[in-house]
Amino acid sequence: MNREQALEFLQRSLGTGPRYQHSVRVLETAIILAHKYGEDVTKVELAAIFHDYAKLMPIHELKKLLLKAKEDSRLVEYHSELWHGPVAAYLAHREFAVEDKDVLNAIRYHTTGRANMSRLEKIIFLADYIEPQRDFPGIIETRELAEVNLDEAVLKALSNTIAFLLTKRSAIYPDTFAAYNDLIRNTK
Ligand code: DGI
Ligand code: FE
Ligand code: FE
Ligand code: FE
Repeated sequence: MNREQALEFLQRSLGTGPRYQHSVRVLETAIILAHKYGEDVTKVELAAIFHDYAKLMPIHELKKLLLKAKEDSRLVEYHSELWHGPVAAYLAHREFAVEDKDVLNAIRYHTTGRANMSRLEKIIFLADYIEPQRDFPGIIETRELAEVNLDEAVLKALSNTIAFLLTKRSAIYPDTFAAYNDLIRNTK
């Protein structure tokens, strides 16, 4: 599947509205990061295009697919916002025959992160966070770090997200802490 075909499939799921436009910006941002940090551009493109493939599915549909995918059973106890990545990875594999494990993991973990993220996983996670239309507290510093140090930028995005979830009294999924702890220990 080439980039144009993948975008075509994405449009069938998301239409051409704001969520599709976000995905195109993530794609463009991720390609820039791929060149900067020496990642395979074809893999980056595929993961970026499909990362939010399931974002607009109704919650009952996401839940059904999550169970079908035999996903981590803890996920259903957390916010439904965390389901669209795992479901997108499942559909990318099952419906679109994406077989590359690294690509599927980048889609799978793009919201939460996890310990021992690959370079590809970090690039998708970060591109999703810093694409040009994002406006979070601390985004400028995260974008500056993305220019110079992939791990530091991912760490900053994770810290910002954890701080944001704390202010909302939200539950925080363990993989997000695992990603944070892993990078805190290994970036010095
Ligand atoms: O799908 P997008 O909107 O492009 O972005 P995303 O997939 O990164 O979703 C991020 C949202 O998920 C963000 O508003 C915070 C929320 N969220 C809820 N619980 C958690 C969480 N994010 C992380 N990292 N960990 C959580 O436990
Ligand atoms: Fe997402
Ligand atoms: Fe297979
Ligand atoms: Fe996204």
